[in-house]
Amino acid sequence: MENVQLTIVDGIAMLVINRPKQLNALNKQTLSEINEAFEYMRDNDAVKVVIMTGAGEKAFVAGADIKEFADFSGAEGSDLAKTGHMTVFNVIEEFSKPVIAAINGFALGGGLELAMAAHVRIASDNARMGLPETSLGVIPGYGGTQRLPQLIGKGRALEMIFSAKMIDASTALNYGLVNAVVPQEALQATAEKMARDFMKNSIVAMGYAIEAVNAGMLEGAIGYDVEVQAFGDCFETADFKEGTTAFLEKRKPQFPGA
Ligand code: DAK
Repeated sequence: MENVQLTIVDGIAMLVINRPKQLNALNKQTLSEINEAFEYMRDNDAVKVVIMTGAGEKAFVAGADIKEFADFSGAEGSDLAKTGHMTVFNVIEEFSKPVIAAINGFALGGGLELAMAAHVRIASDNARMGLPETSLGVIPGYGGTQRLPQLIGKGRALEMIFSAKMIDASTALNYGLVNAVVPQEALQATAEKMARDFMKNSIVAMGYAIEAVNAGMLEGAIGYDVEVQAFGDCFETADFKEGTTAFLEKRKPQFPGA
């Protein structure tokens, strides 16, 4: 695997998203490698707990790779969102062993959605989180419209989505988006300690707990379908074309509002 590193030591699998020059943005290949890593870990008894993090000190994941989806049609957008849900984000959420996201910097758009698919989140004090999709003329398409309100409540979630602004780590802690905030140099050790604490308990029971907690959120399933359709529809808008083009041309967007 090129864009993902996986090491397994003493029951802890460390999965590192490794495209630091692009701030670990999720392109198709990276998503496919994340899927491959989880498929491998599922059947590997040496893996008890998974920690996901980003390479470098700047970013966990700065979103989906904007260069890749800027030209998509509505149908391509919906298809890819659905594939992403099924092969990565739902796979992580439904993974039968605990998954901890160690958020070591920017977690934006698809990057925050990846962290939210994990079961638990810890952030470094320099981390910044947000769903900037509406600034690109699109909506969160990898589960963000469902998981963010589940974690922090509808009002705060919609404020984050409408404003497209980032929040800092202490606000994320206050909102309940992350379970703990630690200095960046302590992040890995804190995540590993949490993993070791989890490993003291029954992995099988944790698997059932994950299943039960997820079942309680099932009414969101209809919301996901709506999200997939609406996300695809965004790709047909002039605002989306302008939002992505402006980012690639490094200028402020002038949204036509259509
Ligand atoms: N995609 C592609 N490249 C990215 C990127 C991204 N999301 N984020 C950063 N980069 C690249 C930059 O273009 C830059 O590349 P070069 O110009 O050096 O070649 C490099 O990473 C370093 O970034 P900056 O120079 O911008 O670094 P700064 O410290 O100045 O700024 C930043 C850091 C995180 C504030 C900034 O990079 C930024 O605003 N990044 C974009 C954040 C963002 O809007 N992310 C996307 C959110 S929307 C889909 C499903 C879901 C989605 C999409 C499609 N399908 C099913 C099709 C989800 C969409 C999103 O995630």
